[in-house]
Amino acid sequence: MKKNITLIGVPMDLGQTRRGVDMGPSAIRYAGIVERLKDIEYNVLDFGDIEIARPGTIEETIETNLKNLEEVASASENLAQAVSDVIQEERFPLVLGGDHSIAIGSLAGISKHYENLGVIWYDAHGDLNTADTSPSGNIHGMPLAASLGIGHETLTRIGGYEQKVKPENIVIIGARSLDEGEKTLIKERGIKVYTMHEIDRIGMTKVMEETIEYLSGKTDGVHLSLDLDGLDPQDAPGVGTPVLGGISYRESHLAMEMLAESQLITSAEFVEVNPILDERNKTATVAVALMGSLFGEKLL
Ligand code: Z70
Ligand code: MN
Ligand code: MN
Ligand code: MN
Repeated sequence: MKKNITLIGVPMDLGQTRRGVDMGPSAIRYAGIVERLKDIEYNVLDFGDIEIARPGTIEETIETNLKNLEEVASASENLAQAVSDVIQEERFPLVLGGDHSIAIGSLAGISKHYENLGVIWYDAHGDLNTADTSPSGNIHGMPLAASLGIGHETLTRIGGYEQKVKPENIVIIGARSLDEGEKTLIKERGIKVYTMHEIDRIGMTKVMEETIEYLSGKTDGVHLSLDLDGLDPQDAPGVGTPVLGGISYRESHLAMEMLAESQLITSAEFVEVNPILDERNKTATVAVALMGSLFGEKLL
């Protein structure tokens, strides 16, 4: 893993309907991410935050059921450019959310630097909805579909090109709340998914061994997109859509430690931290601890 990291904050809350997740980047900085990474000898630069337009400030020209489409698309283009510049400078982009709609921009910026980008989607949800299958119209339920080139053109064409990731290069970990349209897509496209059932059945060690084995042969870079709601709400209460029966803090640490050991990860984002719904910044603190492990912090 590269020794130079650039943090990019994305104070986005327009991909869903609960306010407060725009404060995620601040909460993660407050929980000490910069110091934590400097302590393990990284050179850390903080790019600051991507500008997010307030809802209704961009003229609506597109007829759609997707909420805040123009504003999300505009932020995604800006984020894609920023992330791409960071990779160009041979630094590791670490993106702090913000709701998960920001992954559309992250992946648009990252993917053009790789022939065969892998993606680990650590999440209670599949985020594989489209305008047609979405129960909510919330774009944070769509970023993985959009990155596959499936869904509204405004989202699939961010960065000026389609399909940022191939279905066979994706691993979803922690799923336990999938909509019918998402289940169909997973089966049709052959996306690898470790639901909570498999995690309980074979254990996180095996899940990560298999994930690393599955991706290492066929990818030239792997992006980790970690939604804090992948964790159990007891360990990460500050998220907009908590789902019972999630991955524990300890299992998540193990997963991050195994990824560190594998040296597979070339970019990462931590999303859906909502300090308003949190308990004394616990979820941001968990996020920072997991980032420590991902970047090679050792217990001994
Ligand atoms: C649902 C939808 C979602 C995150 C909730 C929920 C999606 N499948 N994603 N929380 N992070 O509205 O599409
Ligand atoms: Mn709008
Ligand atoms: Mn998500
Ligand atoms: Mn989620």
